[in-house]
Amino acid sequence: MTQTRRTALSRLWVAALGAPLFAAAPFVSTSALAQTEITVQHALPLNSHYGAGAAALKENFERLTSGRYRVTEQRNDNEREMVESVQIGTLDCTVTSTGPVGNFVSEVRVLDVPFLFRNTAHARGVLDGEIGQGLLARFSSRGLAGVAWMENGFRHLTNSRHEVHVPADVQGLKVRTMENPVHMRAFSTLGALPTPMAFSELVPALQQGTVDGQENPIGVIVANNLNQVQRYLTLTGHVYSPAILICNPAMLARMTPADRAHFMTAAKAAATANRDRVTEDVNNGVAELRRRGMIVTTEVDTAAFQASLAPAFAVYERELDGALLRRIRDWHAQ
Ligand code: EAX
Repeated sequence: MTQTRRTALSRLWVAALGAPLFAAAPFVSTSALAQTEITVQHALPLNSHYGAGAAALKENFERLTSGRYRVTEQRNDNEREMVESVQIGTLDCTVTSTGPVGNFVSEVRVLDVPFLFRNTAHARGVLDGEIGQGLLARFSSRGLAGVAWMENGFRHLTNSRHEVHVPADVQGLKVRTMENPVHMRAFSTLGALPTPMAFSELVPALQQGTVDGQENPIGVIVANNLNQVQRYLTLTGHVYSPAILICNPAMLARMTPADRAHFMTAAKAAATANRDRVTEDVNNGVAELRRRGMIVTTEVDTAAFQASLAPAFAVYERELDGALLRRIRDWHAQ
């Protein structure tokens, strides 16, 4: 039982036993009687696509449990550390990109393969269907609960050096990547110098010139004002970046079946709010980044990038689940 609950119950006893003496005792609202706090951390500002998801989780879960639960949203820009904290139980939940997740649940790495998803509808359909739900089921044997797929979005390249139109323009660029071997292989195959680091280190590295560029969805670039440290944006859309709500299994097990069902309902609402915000950011973010002074390249030779990545694709087929990659590529809405 949390401290909050003990304190509330002791106050109630005092108020009940000594009512005449404590006539002015503050009324203990029923919602404080047995309120349990759940903390959700993510790497972006509250006003972001992850923040939209966390706010929806909070609003829905607190309403559905009539205040028996309180959800607290916090920012922590080291995604690998958040997943580790959820795994050891020092953090209840995180909303994270799949960037570091493949280091915990290796099957998830297939989702990080460049140019795997045709578009957002393809990605959302795969993740919400049998393939995505099957991947979520893999988390439990690693001491994690994969609760719901959310969305970071298609990733695009920014840099401080020059415009990028074709693969040759990427050669020699020091590009920050997530701590994700699939992404690192892609950028080294293109002739860039991939430099993996946590999101927390990104802006200082760009400011100090430790790296020339980075890649992230429009919503992340806008929410973190990366236009202040990056001049050029190229809409490469080189990889779709899923996000995911991961929770500590013991935290979920402590819930009653009814409250666990409420949590799943709230998680679905969170995914919808998160995806709606990604769609809004994609529609408005490029114009906003131009307004902030970024030079945006929209004409990208995607076929040339895909051809240049052929050696990496051959490795992915060999080292990852090639059959699953083909199932994902061949997936179409029924
Ligand atoms: O999840 O580390 C990254 O580039 C991620 O895209 C960012 O933290 C949002």
